[in-house]
Amino acid sequence: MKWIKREPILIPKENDPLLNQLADIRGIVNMNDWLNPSDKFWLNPYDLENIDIACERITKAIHLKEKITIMADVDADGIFSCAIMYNYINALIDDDNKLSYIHAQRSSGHGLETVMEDNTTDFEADNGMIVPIPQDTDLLIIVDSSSNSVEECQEIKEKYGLDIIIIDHHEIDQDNDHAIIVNCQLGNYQNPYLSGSAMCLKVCFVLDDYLGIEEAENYFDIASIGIISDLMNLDENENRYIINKGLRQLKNQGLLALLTKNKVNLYGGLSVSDISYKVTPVVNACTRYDKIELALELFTCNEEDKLKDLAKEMIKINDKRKEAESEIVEKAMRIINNDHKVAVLIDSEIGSGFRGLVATQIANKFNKPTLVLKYNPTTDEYHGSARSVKNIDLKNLVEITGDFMYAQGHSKAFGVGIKKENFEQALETLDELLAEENNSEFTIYDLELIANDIDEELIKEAEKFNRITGQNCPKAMFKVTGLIAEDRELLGKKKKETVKITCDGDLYLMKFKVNESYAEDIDEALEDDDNFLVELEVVGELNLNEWYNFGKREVVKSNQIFISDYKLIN
Ligand SMILES: [Mn+2]
Repeated sequence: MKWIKREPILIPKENDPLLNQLADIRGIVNMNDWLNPSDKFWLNPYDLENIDIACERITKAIHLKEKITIMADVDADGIFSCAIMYNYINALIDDDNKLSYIHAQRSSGHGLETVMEDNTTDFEADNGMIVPIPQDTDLLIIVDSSSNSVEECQEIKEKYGLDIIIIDHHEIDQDNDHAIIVNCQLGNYQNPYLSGSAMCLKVCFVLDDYLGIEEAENYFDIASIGIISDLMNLDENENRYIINKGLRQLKNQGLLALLTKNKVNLYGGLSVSDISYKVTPVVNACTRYDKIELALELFTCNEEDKLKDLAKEMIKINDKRKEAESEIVEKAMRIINNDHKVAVLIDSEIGSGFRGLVATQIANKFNKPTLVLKYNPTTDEYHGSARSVKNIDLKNLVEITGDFMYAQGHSKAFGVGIKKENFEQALETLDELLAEENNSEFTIYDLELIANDIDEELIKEAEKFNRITGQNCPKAMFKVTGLIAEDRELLGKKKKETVKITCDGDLYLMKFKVNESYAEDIDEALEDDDNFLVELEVVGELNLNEWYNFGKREVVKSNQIFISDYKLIN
């Protein structure tokens, strides 16, 4: 693996504190603003087109006691968006019959079309999977989807005689005259990277003005976990402001129940990683199993006992998801076609909610781009998920072949469809295209450190920087030299999937989710009597491991590096 030093925006001064050096390298003008963004980054919600018209309509509905229905989208951000609007309005009305939310399930797809009666299959109807629009709805608020569902809006508006408001953040390709659309892609709003949930927060702030109350403040937490779950840009100041505020003031009882049940330490302050490891996957697991109603209930319910049960059930579903995923991957490794530069798995039994997950795992195992497809004998077509590795823009290459019917999504994670008769040709073209790609593996680091300089204080500085990192704003990475290895061991109860290398000065190198043979050469070097010292260099992320030892009644801390790669120096 190639180690590449990040091209610094400004050359850092060697003796500056770590955070100042990182600021120079990343081009962060004011590190304090970056770490603790203030409300100066909160953009005026009235700059969002139509937000006043939408809020006027919602206010009218509340005052006239009209029936309001909120439609959730079938992913995490869609659930959070729905929870914000539902909880906000629910606190204002006393008649339970005047407010409800509806949803489809992930296997039915996204958008308004999924809840329309004609599109509901017998299976969905029989199992109560789709909650359709109540007949007496006066106002339908659709969140996190449907900006482009023009015909469906028209049809529903006419059929039910209702008004439609869409609060969304997806790109718009056509005018929709049948709904009031509040979308950060419209007009001149300066932050096009808001999530659906953050759009709902914006709407609540304007509603506060119309209603003369101050309740929107309470929904920063749910807005921020939507930004994180939907992988919106975290280098956007307004997003950082919402996340910082949201993660510091947890209000939603369902979120608290889920974090507690999932053993997240709430006292140290939450980071983006806490959400993306402990909340997002649990919510996504529910949607993958077509159990979106559990997540919707968790985030809109206030009964403590019920919340505990819901959180428990959701975590169980996520455990089931993990198990199913590793079973599918295990089976996949046996039947996969590995003859090409793209690994191909055709397995029609893998559900649509799993193909992307499985493709990611296979891609990582083989370290090559991967397609996981389902065969449809009626149309003689393959459809499924594509995942890339390294720096390969697989979507672009797939489009260049001209053989695929579509490639939709991100450059390294997207959906594809192709006629069976074109598939072999497409694989051969991809072989040629990938042969030209410079696809060597690499890892990027920001700064070089010497092992002796790493102490608790320095790690805490790095952790401050890492608290709000993710999309477009990676964690601080370091090349560390002068490490002296003392021991190598395998951790993990059943599967020995974690390698821990103890170094001189109580520094621990950790590598997760690898097989038992990872870094075996370090073991050999340690056992070789001719070696006086086993010296290492690594690239990785600094981590302070803190836990409470109940037996000894004390907090135990250890200095760790989560390594992406290592080199033995002889
Ligand atoms: Mn979204």
